[in-house]
Amino acid sequence: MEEWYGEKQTKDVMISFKSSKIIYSGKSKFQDILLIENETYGRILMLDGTVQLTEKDEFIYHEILAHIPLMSLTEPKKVLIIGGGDGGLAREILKHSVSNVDIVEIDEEVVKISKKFLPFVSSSYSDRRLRLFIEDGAEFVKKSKGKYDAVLIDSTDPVGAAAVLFTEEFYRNIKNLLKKDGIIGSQTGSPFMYPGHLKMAYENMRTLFNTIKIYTAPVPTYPGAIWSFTFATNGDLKRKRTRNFRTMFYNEEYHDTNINPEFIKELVH
Ligand code: AG3
Repeated sequence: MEEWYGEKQTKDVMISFKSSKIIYSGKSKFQDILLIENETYGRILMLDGTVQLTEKDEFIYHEILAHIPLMSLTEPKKVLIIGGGDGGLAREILKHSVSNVDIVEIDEEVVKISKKFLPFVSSSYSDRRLRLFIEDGAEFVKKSKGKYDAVLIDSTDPVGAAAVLFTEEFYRNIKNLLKKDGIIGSQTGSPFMYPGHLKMAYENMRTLFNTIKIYTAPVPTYPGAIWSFTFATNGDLKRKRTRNFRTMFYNEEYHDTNINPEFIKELVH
């Protein structure tokens, strides 16, 4: 029998993948976790029925979220990730000569399952510079005394539990953890399907930081295909360096050009 699994992106739009194998299916304290194998996209991780990553296209999302902020800093040393338990964002950050990457992931099951079944992202866990905290990110940033060059938010969509990760209060707590020219960056959803998510994040960050920029990148398996990332700082977001590592999506021209489509400009004007 053919088995199809997918994400209901809106009430009447769905993306589905035929599974050649169900690798894991279960329920953690926080969410449903499903891992399938698909011939076209490779391994696919879904949480509560939403696509988090696929083996084939995860590099696009992870590279933009990591390299736009880190290449905007001369010498980033300490980076905090909120969410990102699969390890993919950490993998990209560790390509820089950072001294410390802290991951704060609420759901230990996501980490365990990624370590076991998604080595292409979770290989980063074997790096000595990485520390993992199993904690609620919104609580962590209230009490942490760390000083970071960048704090990057690799969250699920802002519905339910993750909604706090798009609030002004959360961004304010992060601002307190940033060094003077430190950068905050977040995935801010599909500008096409869920423009409200991007608008909410942008407006809440804008009140706290002098410089704010939206980048977009195509992620074929995410709703609306175009995905947004918002970065803010009291320093600047100009590229300071040239890569000495390999990427498959990010490059210097992409960083420097930063063209936003007109409908996004209108959304956040
Ligand atoms: N973080 C989730 C991006 C949001 C996807 N949303 C959706 N499919 N509705 C990605 C986790 C990868 N580290």
